[in-house]
Amino acid sequence: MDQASVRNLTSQLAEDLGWLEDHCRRQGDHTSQAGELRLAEALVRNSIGPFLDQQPAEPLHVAVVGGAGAGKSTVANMLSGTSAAEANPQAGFTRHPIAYTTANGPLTWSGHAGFLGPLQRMSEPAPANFDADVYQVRRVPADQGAAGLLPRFVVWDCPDMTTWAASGYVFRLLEIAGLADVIVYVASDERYNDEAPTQFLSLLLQAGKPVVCCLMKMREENVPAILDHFQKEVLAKIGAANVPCLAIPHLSPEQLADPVHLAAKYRIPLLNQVTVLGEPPEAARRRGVRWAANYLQAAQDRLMGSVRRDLAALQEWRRVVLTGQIEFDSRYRREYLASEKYERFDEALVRLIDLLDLPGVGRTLSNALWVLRWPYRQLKSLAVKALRRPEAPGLPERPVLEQALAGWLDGLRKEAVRRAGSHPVWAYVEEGFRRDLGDLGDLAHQRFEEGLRNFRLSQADEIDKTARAIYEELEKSPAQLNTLRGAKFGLDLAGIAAFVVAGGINWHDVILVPLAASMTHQLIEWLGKGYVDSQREAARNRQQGLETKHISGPLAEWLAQWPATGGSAYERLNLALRRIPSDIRQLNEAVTKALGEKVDLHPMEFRERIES
Ligand SMILES: Nc1nc2c(ncn2[C@@H]2O[C@H](COP(=O)(O)OP(=O)(O)O)[C@@H](O)[C@H]2O)c(=O)[nH]1
Ligand SMILES: [Mg+2]
Repeated sequence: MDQASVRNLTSQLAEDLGWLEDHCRRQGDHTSQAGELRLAEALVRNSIGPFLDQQPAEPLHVAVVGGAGAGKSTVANMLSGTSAAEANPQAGFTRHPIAYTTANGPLTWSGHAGFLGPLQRMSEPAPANFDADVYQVRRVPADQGAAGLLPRFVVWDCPDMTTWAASGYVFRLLEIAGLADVIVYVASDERYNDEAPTQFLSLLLQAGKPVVCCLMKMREENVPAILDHFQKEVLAKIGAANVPCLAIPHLSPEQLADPVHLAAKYRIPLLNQVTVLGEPPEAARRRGVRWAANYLQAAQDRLMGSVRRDLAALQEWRRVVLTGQIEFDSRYRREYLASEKYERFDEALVRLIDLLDLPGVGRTLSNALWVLRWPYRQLKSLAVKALRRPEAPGLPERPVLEQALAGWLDGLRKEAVRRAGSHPVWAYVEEGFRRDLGDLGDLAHQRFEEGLRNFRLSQADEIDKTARAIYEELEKSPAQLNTLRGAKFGLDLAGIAAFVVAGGINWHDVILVPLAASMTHQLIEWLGKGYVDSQREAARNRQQGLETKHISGPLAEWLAQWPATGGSAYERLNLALRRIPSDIRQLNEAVTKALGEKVDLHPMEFRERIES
């Protein structure tokens, strides 16, 4: 894959995940899923994307995260060797991410297209509590930052992770978490097992982020007990027992003011832990990218799970549409096809019977038999006339179809009104029926007319053909025809002969001979009628099939799809769902190719290996 396609791929994937995230947040009821989506986007655009685009590994990024008032800004200061981050007793003081880097270091890392997604870089310095989708870069003067992580790392002081509530700044934090090569998770002694920060920690670990935990503000003598408790009650429960953990007990105001010199005892081990995870930088970056890609692959079902309710609602709409289609088809059958006579078939029957009479010399004999059958014909036509019930005239086809359509659409409209409160898809359909322009019902009627035209075209000679086939087949094969004629004639003669033999030749024959000739003819007629009737039923089925193919089928498909077309949110949703799995797969392949070798060590395993 060339560079341009890789860029397209990462930006498309980040955009699709971003769309799902927004969709999720708009629904309001699954913000932790929105958070997961945001982390996935951030991994794509801030970690995998720049790596595939051959950004240098250095500087690495370390993000300081945790609950409100835990001591994040204090830790960020220790890491960068400054006191530039405003430590503040007010919870939620830091509202946007702030990067600390050296005064003269290059800022190329922030220039990558799409870097930090929606977060804009602030050009003017601002206080940490400035609440907007921004980030700022603070340059640490050369005389500060002594022996800190700068310039090999950029240190990010982040907003609080307190709840998943969609108050914008949690998402700003997630944006930085996606970027980070190392995470420092800060928790203070009194609140170290708060639910939301722990979930967040668990998510970061799943995404393969190397984490150092830093417990703050306890009394010196409580350090072992608190560390032990944190490892058992928090880390072990999220399957992270091997995450390194250190304690920074309560510092004096003097130590807080000058941690580089006065809190070195705690600061140095912290720097060491972070440094180990970032050594050497290329390898650290490669591991992070590998794990990010693996995580996307593993988490994709869950990432898309946030829209399961939407998909279920769309499925349910489809089901209701198809139920309506079944009713439409069966109404057409009941109210139109069942009473359709197909008079062409009756004509065909007459021709079929005629065909069976002998031609040429045989015709004379046939005529004689025909004459013999005269009394029978008279009787039969009298009987038929006497027995015939007046038949209800069938309705013409179009009104039947139109009424069935009206019933179908009416059912859908009612269902949409009834369910409008249960899911936005239904409200959307309900609204669709009320539009001034492009009303769903009008559009459906247009589709119907189109279907009806196609149906008529396809049907025109279908019936004719079937009816003609009844006798044409026979006409085309003289051998078969002659056999049948011979058989019929034979039957006639045999019947007459049998009567004659049974009774001898006497006056009775005047009655018996015509009777015999009539009976055989009636037999043939019945056989032929059975055949023609079965053809008639087959024609009915075929016509029903054509109706479904040209009218109700396409209409049902169009209706079922309707909520997900015309630039609606559901159309965008479908597009995202279609693209995400294949984009994640392609991204994984690109990562594997770029890494050139297998890097399958989890950062924590890697850490254990270098420590042993
Ligand atoms: N005395 C003392 N105060 C601390 C210590 N750690 C943090 N604080 C204070 O606790 C408050 C919150 O710390 P801060 O780093 O701003 O937490 P953040 O909200 O997570 O960034 C600030 O007023 C800090 O000065 C400590 O070890 N000792
Ligand atoms: Mg802070």
